[in-house]
Amino acid sequence: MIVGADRADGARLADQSVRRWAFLSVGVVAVLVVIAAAAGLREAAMPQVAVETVDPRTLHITGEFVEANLGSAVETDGTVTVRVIGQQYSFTPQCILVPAATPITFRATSADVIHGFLIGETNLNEMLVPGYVSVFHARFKAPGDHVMPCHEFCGVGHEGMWAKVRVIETKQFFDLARKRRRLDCAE
Ligand SMILES: [Cu+2]
Repeated sequence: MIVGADRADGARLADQSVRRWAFLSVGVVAVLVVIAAAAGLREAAMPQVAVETVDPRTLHITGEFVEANLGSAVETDGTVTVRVIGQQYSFTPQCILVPAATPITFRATSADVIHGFLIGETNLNEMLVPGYVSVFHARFKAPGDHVMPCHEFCGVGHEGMWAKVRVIETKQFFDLARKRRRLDCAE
């Protein structure tokens, strides 16, 4: 049997409990708001360090992506840099030539819309965004051919947008590189 005093006690306890949960839920929301605000401010104060831009309208006329500069080149430190352009609906060079067991830096961009850069049987998967230089590093273990399809839908000719990466023996590559400043499979 519940008497009057017990009932009042129960109501008070229930009231306390509701208040406690209300404070707790408001507190959780407040903490999340503080975290989001701090993360936003930090992002605004510390922009990404390595964003490289390039003007897609003048790619072919000036700068590192002029046609004579595309393909693979040996750097003074013995690594290889590959410069590539994606455009509707092909890659230049159409067949990229690289040595096995050598650190390779890809520098790529798009001349028009967003394209995908994916090298089959590897974990290389990037986007080529007009206005930006995509930089990524690779090292191929063994000689062989890899397909390189565009994997971002870029227009009606997208499905025909393919290139190839040909990995050759290290010595064979560096022998060729002594003869030519820029290499692709056509050598
Ligand atoms: Cu494409």
